[in-house]
Amino acid sequence: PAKDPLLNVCMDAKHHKTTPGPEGLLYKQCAPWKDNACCTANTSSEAHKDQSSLYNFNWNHCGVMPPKCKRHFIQDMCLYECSPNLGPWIEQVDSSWRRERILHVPLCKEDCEEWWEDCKDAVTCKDNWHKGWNWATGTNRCPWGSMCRPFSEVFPHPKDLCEKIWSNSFKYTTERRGSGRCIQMWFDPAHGNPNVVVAKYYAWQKR
Ligand code: FOL
Repeated sequence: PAKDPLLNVCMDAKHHKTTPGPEGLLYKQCAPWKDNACCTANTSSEAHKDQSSLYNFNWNHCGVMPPKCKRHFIQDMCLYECSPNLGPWIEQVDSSWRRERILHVPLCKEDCEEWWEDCKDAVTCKDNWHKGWNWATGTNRCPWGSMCRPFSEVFPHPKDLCEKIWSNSFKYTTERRGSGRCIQMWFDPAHGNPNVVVAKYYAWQKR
């Protein structure tokens, strides 16, 4: 049978490998993807750094981001860079830094709600972290006129956080972890990668 072009693929973006494969050693929070990944070991370790070379992106643009919040951003970065199961949501884009992006990935309710809960007291000045920063110093700083406010004001509901922060990379859903109907940022690799069956389900649905 022919290989399904929506399954087991890597997007054509800034740091992704051309095709997924085993990596052996992926760093800390990215380790769940080590058996089949779109990221290299170097990308996985950079994903954990405050001033990572991946995008020169600074989580601490409104003061230090609390560790309990930062771990969700690291996990999001691991999913984004490493997952070979996002094929059904890959779209072509006209962008300076990538040829493809993900759009409307159905994120499990718990992943979104725990992300929001752990970040509600963190502080930011923007709801869309992809665009509109001041990069004059080489890293992102708040643009003129955008004030630092708690996440709970910038993102009143979990849906606002998960959908807006990366320009609709994610879609908020009421689907639960383990349902086979939503993508998990967090999973225990001892039971395999739960996102494999989710990608199959949506790839099949799309035809
Ligand atoms: N996580 C998820 N889930 N989806 C993503 O798309 C994603 N993307 C990043 C990290 N995690 C993600 C990459 N983040 C810029 C800002 C953030 C960023 C990548 C690049 C940046 O250079 N922004 C410029 C505009 C660049 C352009 O669009 O030409 C800016 O105006 O701030």
